[in-house]
Amino acid sequence: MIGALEAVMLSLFLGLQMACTGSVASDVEPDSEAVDSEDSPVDSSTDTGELIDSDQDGFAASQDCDDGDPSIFPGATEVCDGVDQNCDGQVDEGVPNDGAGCQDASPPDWTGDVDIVHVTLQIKDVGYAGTDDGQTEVCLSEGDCFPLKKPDWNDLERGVYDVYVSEGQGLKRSDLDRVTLRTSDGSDRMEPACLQVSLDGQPAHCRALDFYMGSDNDDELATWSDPDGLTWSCESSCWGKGLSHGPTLGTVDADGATIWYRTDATRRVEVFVGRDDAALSRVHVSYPSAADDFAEQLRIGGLGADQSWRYAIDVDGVRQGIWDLKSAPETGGLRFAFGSCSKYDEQPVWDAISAWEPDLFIFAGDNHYANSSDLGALRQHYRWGLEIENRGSFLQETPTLATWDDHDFTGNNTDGTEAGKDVALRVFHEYQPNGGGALESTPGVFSEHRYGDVAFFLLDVRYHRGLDGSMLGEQQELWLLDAMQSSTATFKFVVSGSQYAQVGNQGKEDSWYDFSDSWTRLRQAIVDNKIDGVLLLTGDIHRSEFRLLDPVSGGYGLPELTSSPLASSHSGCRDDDGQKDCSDGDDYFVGVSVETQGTPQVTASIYRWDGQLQHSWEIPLSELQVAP
Ligand SMILES: [Ca+2]
Ligand SMILES: [Ca+2]
Ligand SMILES: [Ca+2]
Ligand SMILES: [Ca+2]
Repeated sequence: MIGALEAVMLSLFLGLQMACTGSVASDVEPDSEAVDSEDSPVDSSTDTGELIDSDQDGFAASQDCDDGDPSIFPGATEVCDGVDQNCDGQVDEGVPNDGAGCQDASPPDWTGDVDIVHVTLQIKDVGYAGTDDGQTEVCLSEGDCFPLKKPDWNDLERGVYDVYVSEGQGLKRSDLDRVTLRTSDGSDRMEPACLQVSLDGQPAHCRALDFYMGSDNDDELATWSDPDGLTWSCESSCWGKGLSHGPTLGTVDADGATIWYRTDATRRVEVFVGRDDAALSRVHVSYPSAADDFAEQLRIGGLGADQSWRYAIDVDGVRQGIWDLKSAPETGGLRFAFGSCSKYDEQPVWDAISAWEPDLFIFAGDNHYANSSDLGALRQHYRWGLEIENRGSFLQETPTLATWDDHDFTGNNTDGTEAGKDVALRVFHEYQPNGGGALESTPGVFSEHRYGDVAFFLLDVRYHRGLDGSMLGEQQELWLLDAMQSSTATFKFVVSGSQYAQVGNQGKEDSWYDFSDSWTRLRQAIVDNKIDGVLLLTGDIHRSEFRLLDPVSGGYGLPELTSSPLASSHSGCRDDDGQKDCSDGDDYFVGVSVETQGTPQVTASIYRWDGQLQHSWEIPLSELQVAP
């Protein structure tokens, strides 16, 4: 990239060069003598041969990519506006930008029928709750009632926010005239703290509540109606702020970073980026939509390689916070951590991961345990994960990548035959800022990412599993083999939720072992295409272990690094030949230091939840090379 001053000098130099060689472009030097505002703007030059500079920015029409705008000329300062200021043919390069010109956005039109109803109910962390077997509902008219009860989701628990979504409603606005909370059979008991309603995202109602819900005792209400009715406005928020979740950082590259956030309703969101808190520029404005559950992800480009920035988010003009972000370097290694199986409400392992200060964290599957293809349940489980305080704060400033395994796909040991897999895919893309899938034509959560001289290939081992007898499906497998072959990265980490090793003792393994043809093709492709530096990252098995997997003839032993669980139940280590190290009976993460300069090497370490080192394995690149 050339800076503004260099660009001016370059254009001066070129102009002088052309003058010396008798070019018709005689003079681009900023020189008021050469410019005559009385010259006809339609002519390219005056009668005396002087060039026209209509906007008087010192650059003649033949050099100026817009001779009608004095802020646009070769070497001008680029700003994010969707316009090429410096006449280099690139738009908004080198300045933080959202890829869409940092344009302001118009608020949505809320006049038609209401299709999507969001109801948020916050339960106090005291007294009654957790009896979610009854018929609690919110009514917005005589006949339009929405049940606060969902399958596959333990709702109305103490101290939580539940968000219920009803899509495709087609409600007439004029019919909606009340907000009534009621339990019809008296078997749900709770102490609600706040009730919020949005209609197609429009903040339509919010109210702090202070009573017991139920019907058996004198101090309980079976029905509560807001005395003000449906107010069609909500200045406050049950979440205490407009940003209900996040921000989190997703994939980063050598010029950009992905920011994810969720608001409590459709509100005006402004994202700012700058070198320091006193110099933030607005780079994005949007109104998150009800159809996406108010979740948005945004790639900010123009950050340069390996650069530290600050970013801030305002919702309805109110600053929600300021955080750090850093773009990836062009070259070199990194420290990354990864893990799988995060089920429990308490996840102390995040304190140790945060203290280890990885450049990147990878969710290797079973990132939640919705075990469901219900839209509301899947979203609720992603939100719960972000509401865990130490997990949520870590994700605000550490980039993440993610793939899934069965529990955060649709359920235990599920595969590509699951009817609800597209609901799971929809919610994954809403909540995981991976930047989208790798192939437009083939759905799934697989994607390739580059950080310096290191590549990550995230596999989707659920969406296509078993449909054609393979683990990945034909298109994903072709993509993977091609992407690995064409990668110039020193080390290539292939991330799979399921293990490659034989994990069970009998019958169905729920691993690559069930798809031996797929596993053989992957290893054979590494040999045939001489793909060096491949390591396998996996999760799933509720213990952490390092293995060296047998190659096919001519190949090298493939390290399999398995990190599990972050916060879940435990399984015992097995005693078999391929296993190198194993830790069981506790929560763990694996930290990986990658050195690509000098003697390239990977150092993988299993850490317990409290940061105590369990095992380390040093793997030089020289051990990951196909024989010539
Ligand atoms: Ca000009
Ligand atoms: Ca100009
Ligand atoms: Ca430009
Ligand atoms: Ca621009």
